[in-house]
Amino acid sequence: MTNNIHGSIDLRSDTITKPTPSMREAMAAAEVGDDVFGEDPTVRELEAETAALLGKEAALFTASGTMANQLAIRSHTEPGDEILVEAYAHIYYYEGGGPAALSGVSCRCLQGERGVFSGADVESVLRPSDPHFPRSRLVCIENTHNRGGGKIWPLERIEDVARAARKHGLQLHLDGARLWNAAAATGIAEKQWAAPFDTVSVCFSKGLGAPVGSALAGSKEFLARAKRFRKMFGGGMRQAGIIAAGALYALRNHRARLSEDHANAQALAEGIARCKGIEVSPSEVETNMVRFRVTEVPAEEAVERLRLRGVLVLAADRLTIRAVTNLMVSTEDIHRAVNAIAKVTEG
Ligand code: TLP
Repeated sequence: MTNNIHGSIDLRSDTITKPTPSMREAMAAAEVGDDVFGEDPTVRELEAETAALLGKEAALFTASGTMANQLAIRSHTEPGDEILVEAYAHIYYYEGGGPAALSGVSCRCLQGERGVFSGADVESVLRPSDPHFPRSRLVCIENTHNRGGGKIWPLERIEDVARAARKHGLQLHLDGARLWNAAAATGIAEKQWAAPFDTVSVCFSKGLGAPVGSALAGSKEFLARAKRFRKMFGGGMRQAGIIAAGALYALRNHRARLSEDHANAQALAEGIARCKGIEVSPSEVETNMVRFRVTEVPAEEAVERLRLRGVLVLAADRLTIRAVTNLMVSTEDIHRAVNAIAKVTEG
């Protein structure tokens, strides 16, 4: 399927997908009720299926991944606490300063390698219990890691971080916006990825292709607290079953197909690795993201040149471009994108 934006191939993100005709049918047919009263059967069904997939007691439907993450932080902490996050984690880098603004916590940043850090890194920054210091409270991990180029955390690394966190009484939250990709790429079930964490956020509106929605999973007790904050943050939705039905359809039907996006990302990386003036490491492509550089052309300029050639991508920084495969991009589109990128140094 060639993508929207005037026939361009849209690789800016996996958030750009539009609902498929069958998904729209499911949404149109959804049974609904007032979810603030807990009466929307479709939202309840989505929450129950999500919780079961993640092996948690319960899940809470949220408007966005950002809301799910920020609710987790607010519910795990008290103002004045400190959370440990990787320096390029979405929670710290892309959520508008949410931890400070919404929870009154400070972020202690760990330097990861493509987003991945260790238990020793956690222990190296921990504060002694002393009134001078903020109380370290929560460790956050992002899997797959967005700015790490869709990097999958090794499971044993997660377990190592979890051991360190537990030893020091810290809570653990997983930003699993793209946990589905990690599961599809490795064959390790979502439940197993989620097991070391107290809470997990997941998104239905990225690779899975739903138009809206995310969820926060954890214990019933924790989610009762998070539900209060969801209302406080303005995230109590009424007949949300309409959008939950899209998410439920995506959850049931689009998880397995993520491997097509991964194959397309690999093909893209291998295709452009052969092009003059492009720097890319196909071996670093583990899921649906490709990060590359156009040597001697600033990323913004290369993005504009590609736009004129019908390929939409984003500049991740001054030199690096990010392309994300998604359900609206076919293998044929990928070949066309490679041809366009091959010519980008020509202007
Ligand atoms: N990521 C978006 C942008 O915000 C950068 C993208 O295009 O990749 N966690 C992770 C790891 C994410 O990548 C994102 C969105 C979120 C959370 C937030 O989800 P939303 O956009 O639903 O708030």
